[in-house]
Amino acid sequence: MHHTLFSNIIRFPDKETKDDFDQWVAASTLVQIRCVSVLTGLLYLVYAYIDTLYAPEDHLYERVTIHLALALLLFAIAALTLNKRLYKFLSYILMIAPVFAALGNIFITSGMPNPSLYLTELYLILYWVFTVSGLRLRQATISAVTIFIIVLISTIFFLTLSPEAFTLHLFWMLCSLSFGFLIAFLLEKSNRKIYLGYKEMEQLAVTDKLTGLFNRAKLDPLMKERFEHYHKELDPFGVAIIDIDNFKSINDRYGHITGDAILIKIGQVITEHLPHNAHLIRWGGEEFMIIAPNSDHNSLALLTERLRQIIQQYDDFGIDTPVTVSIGFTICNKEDNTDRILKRADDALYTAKKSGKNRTHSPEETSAR
Ligand code: GH3
Ligand code: MG
Ligand code: MG
Repeated sequence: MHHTLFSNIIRFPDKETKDDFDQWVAASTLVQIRCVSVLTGLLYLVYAYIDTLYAPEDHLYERVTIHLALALLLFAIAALTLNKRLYKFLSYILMIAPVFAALGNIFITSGMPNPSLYLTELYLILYWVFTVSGLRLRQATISAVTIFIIVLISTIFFLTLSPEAFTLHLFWMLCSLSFGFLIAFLLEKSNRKIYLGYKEMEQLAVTDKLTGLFNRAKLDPLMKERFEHYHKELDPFGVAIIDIDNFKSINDRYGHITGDAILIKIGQVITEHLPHNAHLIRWGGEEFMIIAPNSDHNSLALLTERLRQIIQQYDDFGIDTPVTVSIGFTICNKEDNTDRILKRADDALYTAKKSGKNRTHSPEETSAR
């Protein structure tokens, strides 16, 4: 078994889900990055002030300059978070900024008689990258490992530490790196878990338990999308309501279980014969609704009539009488809203029922004649 820490992390089923997750994380981390950058910038201002109190005269200028520059860089990062579209660019700067901070630290530390005093900042930087910065696990790891290597090399070449101070320095670096990585890893994992759970709930909320089709809760978002598209592109859509004929007597005769099985089958049969861009909703008990984009009266009349015939001819419902449906359908117009178009489709269904069932009807059909 090849279970590394990385393969142990929750995987996404497809690229679309992963991209959606990335966006979801980006949206929630922008505010975090803004707060963290402002706070860190302010703390570097405090550091610059401490420099003015204690730095030796000949190092004062460089120390204050480095810390003020870092504060400015962090404030610039905070400003970048105000534009969502800069997120990618922002995350690269966020990876590089702590590398600069570490280099600045080494530069200052190398000139000081008591270097160990200043090394704490490096451990904080490593920990900051993983747990505070808002960087994703991969980016944080790249940034922190780069810092670790740079610091390791420059410690050997530029800092004069006693063997004990050097060993402890390495030890604290390793601690920050490993703790930091572990926390960032767990955070990424729990983010993925929360996201996938939230997606599942979102899916469940719009899914009908029996048939697996969309339920009524999906109507509003679908209608909104359709009407927006219609108003923008003048590309009309149609709505059809399908109601099983005499379903009550089917239930009475064959039982509820058989009735349920018929509902599931009809859902499958309609789905199979639906254009790829159309949506099917289980509208009520034995009623289904089709929302058909890019339709006119003729195309929807053809589709509904075809569905009606297919269902009538379908012989695998497990009962010895054919199951039939009545369908009311209509095409959207300029004065429409969701209520109006549904009312028209429902009235058309009522007319289809009244004129004998097992047929389709549309108000447009009547007025055209
Ligand atoms: P009509 O041709 O006028 O539509 O008659 P109908 O009997 O189909 O219409 P009615 O609205 O009177 O009855 C609908 C029936 O659908 C009533 C109910 O028992 C049944 N039904 C609703 N939901 C379910 C379900 O989830 N499973 C089963 N088995 N039956 C259901
Ligand atoms: Mg009904
Ligand atoms: Mg019915």
